Amino acid sequence: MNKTAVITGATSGFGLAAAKLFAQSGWNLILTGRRSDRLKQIKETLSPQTKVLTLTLDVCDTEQIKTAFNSLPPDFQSIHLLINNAGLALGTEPAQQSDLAQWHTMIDTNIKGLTSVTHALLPQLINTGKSASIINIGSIAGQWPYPGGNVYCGTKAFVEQFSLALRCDLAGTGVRVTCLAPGLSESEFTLVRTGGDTEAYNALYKGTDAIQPEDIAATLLWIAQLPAHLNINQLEIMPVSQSWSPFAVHRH
Ligand code: NDP
Ligand code: 8X3
Repeated sequence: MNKTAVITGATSGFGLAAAKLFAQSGWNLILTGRRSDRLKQIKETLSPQTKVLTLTLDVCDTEQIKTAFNSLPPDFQSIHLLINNAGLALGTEPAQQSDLAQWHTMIDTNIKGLTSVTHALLPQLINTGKSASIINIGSIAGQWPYPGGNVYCGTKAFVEQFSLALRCDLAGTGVRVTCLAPGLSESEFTLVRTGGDTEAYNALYKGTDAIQPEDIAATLLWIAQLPAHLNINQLEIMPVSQSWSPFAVHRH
């Protein structure tokens, strides 16, 4: 019998690439996102390959999440994998010039949304037990601060530590937990962050050979299909073109 994966944020970028690869690899899929037109199109494309359930969900809406995951159709109730991918960054300004509403949206999406979906699906994942997995999409921003990263960096640090602490609580259940932390990756992420600034998008990725969503999809599939006795705790992945800078030192 095919295993079922839940992928949040499957309408673009990593989530969409993962949906395509997992469908090819024989996984049934529960795909979520806010853009129902995209979900409809993705379901039409992938349904010939596998069973697909799409749920138009805003991860910030806790009640909507509880209702949707507590009333899954019988074919989709046995869940092997949750990929907590839905997330975003908004703004690149220093903290003192940032918009508080954007900060709250990042916290609501990347922290509250991720924890709400996890909480809703833990019973099904524990019921599956051995070989079930939760893969949380963190970021290098959770480990490495940078100017203008402020709340986005903070939300991804939460994802990393929450993932490790969740592993402690799930000890003995067989459910695995991974925090996958990508670096510079080409997706709609930068368009969302900059409010649709294509010049900023082109400038950021130009000449970088950035990570592609398909690279992350392949990594997710590898993690999910590892033998059931193995757990990848954290995995940081960067393009070869990306490395570290010296510390900034302000002189008066
Ligand atoms: P995209 O913008 O391409 O995809 C983001 C996905 O998240 C979309 O499917 C979007 O769907 C969904 N999403 C955003 N907000 C919500 C919400 N409130 N409710 C439901 N779904 C939501 O970006 P990426 O694929 O690059 O990003 C995926 C994850 O990877 C994010 O968590 C991001 O922080 C992380 N990441 C990205 C990196 C990068 O450089 N691109 C590097 C490291 C981590 P919809 O709009 O339809 O709701
Ligand atoms: C996205 C990577 O470095 O733009 O999480 O924050 S970065």
